[in-house]
Amino acid sequence: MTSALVRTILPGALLAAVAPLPAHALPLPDSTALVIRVNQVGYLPTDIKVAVGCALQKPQTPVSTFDVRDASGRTVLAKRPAVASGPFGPCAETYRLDFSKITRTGRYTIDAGGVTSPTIRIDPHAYDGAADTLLYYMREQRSGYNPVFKTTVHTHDGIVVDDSLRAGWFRVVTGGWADASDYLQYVTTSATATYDMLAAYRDHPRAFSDAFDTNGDPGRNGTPDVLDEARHGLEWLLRMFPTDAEMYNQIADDRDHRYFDIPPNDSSDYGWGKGRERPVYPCTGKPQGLFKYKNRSTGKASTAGKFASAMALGAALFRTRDPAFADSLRRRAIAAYSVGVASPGVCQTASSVSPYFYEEENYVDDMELGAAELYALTHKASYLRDAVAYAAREPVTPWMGADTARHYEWYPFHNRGHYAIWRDENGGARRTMIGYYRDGLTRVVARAHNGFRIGIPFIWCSNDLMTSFATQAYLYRKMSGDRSFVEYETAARDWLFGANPWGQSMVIGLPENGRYPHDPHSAVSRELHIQLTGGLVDGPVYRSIFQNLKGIALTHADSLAAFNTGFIVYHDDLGDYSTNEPIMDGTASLSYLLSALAADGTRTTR
Ligand SMILES: [Ca+2]
Ligand SMILES: [Ca+2]
Repeated sequence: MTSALVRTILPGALLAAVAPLPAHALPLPDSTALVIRVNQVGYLPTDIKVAVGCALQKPQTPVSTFDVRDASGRTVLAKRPAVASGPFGPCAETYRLDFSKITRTGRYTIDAGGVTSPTIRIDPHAYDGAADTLLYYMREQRSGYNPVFKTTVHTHDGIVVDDSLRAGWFRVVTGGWADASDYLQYVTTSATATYDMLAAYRDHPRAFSDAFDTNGDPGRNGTPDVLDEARHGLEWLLRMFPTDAEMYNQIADDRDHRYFDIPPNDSSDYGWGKGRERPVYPCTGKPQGLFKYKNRSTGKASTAGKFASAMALGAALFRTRDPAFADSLRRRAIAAYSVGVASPGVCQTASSVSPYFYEEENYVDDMELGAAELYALTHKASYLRDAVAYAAREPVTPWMGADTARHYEWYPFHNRGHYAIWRDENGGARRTMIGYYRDGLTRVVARAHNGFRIGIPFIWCSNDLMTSFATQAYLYRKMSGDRSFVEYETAARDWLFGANPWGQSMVIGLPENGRYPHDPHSAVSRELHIQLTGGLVDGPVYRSIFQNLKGIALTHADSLAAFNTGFIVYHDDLGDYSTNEPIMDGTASLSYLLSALAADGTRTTR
């Protein structure tokens, strides 16, 4: 990478949109100190509001009370009980500091055990614009025309592999998003990301604004940016399912990992020359992998269902904006669903030279969502019957309540189909769907008797699970009116924005003046010295996972070392691809929750 290239591809307008990298070194705390962790984005006035105190060593004198002061220094809550809640991770003791009583918009600080918290924001508009912030990262991940690089990347996609009929054929499948900091592309995650952004817009349209055009370049185009981004995904999905006989699942494979380049310079060589064509894997219904490692694919339905749901919802939302586009989506959604019915089973992602792939084991969730969205689109009763029947086959996504799972074994991380059925059904199935979510939430909450109220397993991409739990709890509350899980819902959300042992927001640049990842695992941020605003990183993992991954090593002293002494670890270090790599699907998934919170805040001010 040369500075000349940086200058030519990053015009001032885009540089203005991203802040320079601040120094990531932070002073280490006194090992006996108490730290107070808060949600740095803020709290809605009606929220349950809890800050968490974390003492790295058991204090000689227990912390028993806390005070809250407003921005003028006036004490507004005095001598409230600090509830000792046991050890968690690096914290020898945790304290729950509940300041829900404060409902007035403003900025506050908490004093406890001789320390003061970061500034706490209470504001009905705390989440305004937050979902749009995530879209900066989605635009940065675009394949095809990329607005950050101002050029088209991965233009030679691709050549079909692993298909006895079509191997060696060239198919135009350029587009979509790079999955993470490598440049592999999967329908599994991209169709889910597309669906999530569409659903976020459908349910909370006013949470999104219009400041970028179809290409993702600055400038309004009359379309909310979330729909511009979803359309970029839908157009790619149409290319990946061009005929009823060709359902493609993946572009590139882990040979990508030999180089740590920015996308315009991707040097990967799949046998057709450096930076040339990349392989395109179809769903075949059989185990796949060109070299040492094979996946365990059994069918096509997990991918087919995802095509169907994203395209069906896309057809509904683009019906008036672009009838011809919507009509294509509708026809392809129906065809995709038929492929899934004819070929039950999972279409996993393929690896070649390393053992890591998305080991998805469920497909009924995907077919349920596909059927539910096709029912919403067509009102054909058989789709609703199918959806309800698929739902009964997996009422609870199996990671919920478990201590571990394989990588993306139960994907998507929550079953969006239950909510889709509830939305469009008028009879007894509504109550059944509410019960399904309640069962899953109950299982996670049973594991959450700790100071942070966290019950998810800390497997790879734990932030995906945290987002999923909070989203399901939100949906359950909306569907049932029951607030039983609201404390846990809020705790999961607050964890993502700083109420965690590291005191770190897990979304880059959110909030703008907060503590968030500054050294993510990304060639783009390293080479171009830009901030990947909006990217949700993977999040903490069990220490045992971090220690057993291949080729992982920190690149500098751990600024969070004092908090990496427990059973889970998180490193703000480019070298840690297990906890600090931004992830496209997790980022898109969070757009639903953040748009919901913005809408909730707006409602309370009416
Ligand atoms: Ca726009
Ligand atoms: Ca699935």
